[in-house]
Amino acid sequence: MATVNNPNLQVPSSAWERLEKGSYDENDLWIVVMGVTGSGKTTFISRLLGRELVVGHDLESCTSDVDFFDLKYKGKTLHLIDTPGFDDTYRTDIDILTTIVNWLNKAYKENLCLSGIVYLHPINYNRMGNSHMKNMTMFKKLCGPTRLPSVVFATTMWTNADREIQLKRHDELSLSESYWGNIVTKENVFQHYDSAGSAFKIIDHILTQRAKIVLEIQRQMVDEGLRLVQTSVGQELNKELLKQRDEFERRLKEAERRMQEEIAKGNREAAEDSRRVREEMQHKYDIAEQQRLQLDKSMQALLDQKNAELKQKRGKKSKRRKAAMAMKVLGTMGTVTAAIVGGVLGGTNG
Ligand SMILES: Nc1nc2c(ncn2[C@@H]2O[C@H](COP(=O)(O)OP(=O)(O)OP(=O)(O)O)[C@@H](O)[C@H]2O)c(=O)[nH]1
Ligand SMILES: [Mg+2]
Repeated sequence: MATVNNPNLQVPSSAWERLEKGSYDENDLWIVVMGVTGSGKTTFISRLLGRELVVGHDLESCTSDVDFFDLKYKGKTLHLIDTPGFDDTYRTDIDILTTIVNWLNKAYKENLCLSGIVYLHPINYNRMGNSHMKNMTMFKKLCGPTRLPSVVFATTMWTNADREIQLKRHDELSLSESYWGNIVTKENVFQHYDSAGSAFKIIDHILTQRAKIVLEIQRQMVDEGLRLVQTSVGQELNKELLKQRDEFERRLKEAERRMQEEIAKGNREAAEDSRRVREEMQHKYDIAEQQRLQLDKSMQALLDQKNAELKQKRGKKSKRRKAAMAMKVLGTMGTVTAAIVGGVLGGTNG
């Protein structure tokens, strides 16, 4: 979890705490920063805050949970939300997706709508490798097919040396339908130059939109009651995990075949190498399979919880209805009794 360097500054409270405590105002703005690991999400937030946050300087992922940072800007409170990217060093994709989705859904249930999303992409990557494609595809599935003006795509890590090549790449990424072209327009594509000015330009764009975003994942899970595995992003992750699993299985079988060959040839060392590869592939295969099971199970738990809440609500409603019915019956009985008594008394009197 990213923590603030300066001990005098307040360490951000966790995602859940913030919602549980209700420590926000309904006019506050919520802006999520997403992107692949190392794309500069935490650095982007630290430029806005004007103070240093702990960022990653090596190949390992740094931010591992959903973190919050508050900023007073133009008379409003902005909650900047830092998220972990997929393909994290320490956490599985299903863990990351569940963390992000749980928070988004909880916020939506509390009537908190996002004002904007900033998706960062490092321009110095010369090709869209697996990680980048996966992050982008998952993000698109999370948002849904509609173009949202307050969803910003910004490129980071610009260098003077390869500027021409980077400009070409930036255009290709933002125009091509296979990348960002089908979800952004020219107005919400930015080149971010790692400065406060450049970061605030993006925030200003989001503030001008005055948007309240409802993401596809929120609609599908909260409104329609779908399980994660049934949603667009869940299906995408499931597809990705199946692909991974099949690839590990293929490599596992290949290592097994090679091991048998080396044993037959009497090459003990080579056989041992293949055995190690086989074990590694078996381990990776198991992890992919576990994630698929988790995808189904963890979301089943969420659905069960939602159904239990609904049942409780219905239970309360039906209790109220029964009480109202009882009151009505009592009321009618009272009127009938009064009429009979009145009649009897009237008869006696007459
Ligand atoms: N040159 C350059 N370096 C940057 C920029 N943004 C971030 N960095 C550096 O890139 C590294 C990774 O930045 P982070 O902000 O930790 O990236 P992140 O997206 O938060 O990474 P995770 O938390 O691991 O997902 C750090 O060394 C930053 O100083 C940028 O725009 N330009
Ligand atoms: Mg980070």
